[in-house]
Amino acid sequence: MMKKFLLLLALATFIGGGVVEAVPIPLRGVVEGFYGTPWTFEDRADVLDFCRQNNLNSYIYAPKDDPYHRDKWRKPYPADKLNELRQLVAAAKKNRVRFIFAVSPGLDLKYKSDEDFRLLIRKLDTMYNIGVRDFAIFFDDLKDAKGNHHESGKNQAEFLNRVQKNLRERYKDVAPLITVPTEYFYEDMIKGGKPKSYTRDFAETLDLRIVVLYTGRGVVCDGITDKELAEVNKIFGREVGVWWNYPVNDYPLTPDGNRNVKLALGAIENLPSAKMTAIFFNPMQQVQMSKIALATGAIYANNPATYDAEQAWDKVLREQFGTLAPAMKIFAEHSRHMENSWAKVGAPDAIEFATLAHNLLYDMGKKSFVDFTPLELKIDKLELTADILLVRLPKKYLAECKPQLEQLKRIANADKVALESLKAGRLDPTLKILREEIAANEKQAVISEEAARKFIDDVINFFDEQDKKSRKRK
Ligand code: 14T
Repeated sequence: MMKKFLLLLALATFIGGGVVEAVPIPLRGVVEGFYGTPWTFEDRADVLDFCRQNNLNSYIYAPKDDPYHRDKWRKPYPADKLNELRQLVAAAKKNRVRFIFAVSPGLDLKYKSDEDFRLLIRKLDTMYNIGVRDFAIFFDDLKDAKGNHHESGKNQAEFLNRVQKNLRERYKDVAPLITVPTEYFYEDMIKGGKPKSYTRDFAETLDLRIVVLYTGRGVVCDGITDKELAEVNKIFGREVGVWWNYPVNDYPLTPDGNRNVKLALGAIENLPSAKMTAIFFNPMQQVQMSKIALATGAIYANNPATYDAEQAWDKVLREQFGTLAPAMKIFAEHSRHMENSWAKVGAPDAIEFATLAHNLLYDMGKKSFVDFTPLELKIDKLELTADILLVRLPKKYLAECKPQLEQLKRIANADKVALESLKAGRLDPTLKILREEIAANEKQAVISEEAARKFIDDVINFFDEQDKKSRKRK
């Protein structure tokens, strides 16, 4: 009773003497839309519970590597898979979460073929028969290496209209279709300040009731402003929804293209505060670790106008980790920024650590007295954090983050040696050995590239520079 009251109180915001009701985004939830090993049945059932607990009302089933969703979309689900889906649809219903079933037929769909249309409808009908009432058809990531995709916006939109019409005629209880176009981020829609022909034709042709999702300026970008959203709404002549690519971590962070092994443990941030029709967060394969960002996303989606990322992040960590929250916060702080040549999202990792380390090295060259204590305390705490979490985190969490915690411990350890070297005015040769060990483990785990991990390189470079200078003087 009390809890309910407090929840209502939290949802209502006091502005200028009047109580202003929270305005939740009507469609809000999770899109299982990542590449790589799809979630298991248990993961999904768990997420459907999580959605109810966090007042998220939708889950989109769109795992890129479910063959029956994309590669072999024409093939019907085998009995065992269909049975699992049936159970999930029932679980969603019980949780009052919309189970949105998506197909991604774009790799080889013949848009004008009656046979392909029939096969697609057959797939949706099967899902209708097990209780699904919400459907999506996605056309993202169809471009070949040259960046050409071969279907016109008009043909795609006509196909979607035909599907929507067919469903509406036969079923009275099916929700409006949801789609993602092939040009699904702003920078890909525009050329010379105007929508490209694909986007223009798609937008012009598409039934106004069909919901369009887009990802922001880029595929993975650091925010969407009210103004940017308004601009895209104008292009599509409707209220566009957002497919938000955080905490998803299925794309490589390093130029070598190695599998990404960094966890995105930060808060959702920098999303519009103006009225919006839909938002779906694309998570990580690591389902428990995804819940940090997803729960902050739920707070955002339930009241965008009052959302405070830092505050939400704190609250969520406390709720999910209890006594381990302070340790989890430090771990998460070092693992929230995701960046490569085309992607950038999440607050910078461990800003305080990075600033202390940067200032310390700056002072080393200039001042006669340098205070090592603040950074020393940070490093000690970091090592303690890794130790505590490695011992105390429940198994289901450790199964998703043990390599990262072990790497964090190695880094904290090396940071200590680096700091001692600075104090002594002489590079401890073990630091290079520790760095090699860390580098060797970067195939398993990446963390704090611009903060704790960087300090090791910076200190080694500092002594290398000093060496060079002193050799020059001789
Ligand atoms: F549908 C879209 F909105 C979308 O984001 N599609 C994919 C998505 O499945 C994936 O999880 C996400 C993050 O990697 O980005 C899209 O996939 C890409 C896009 C790229 F430009 C994967 C790699 C890329 F280089």
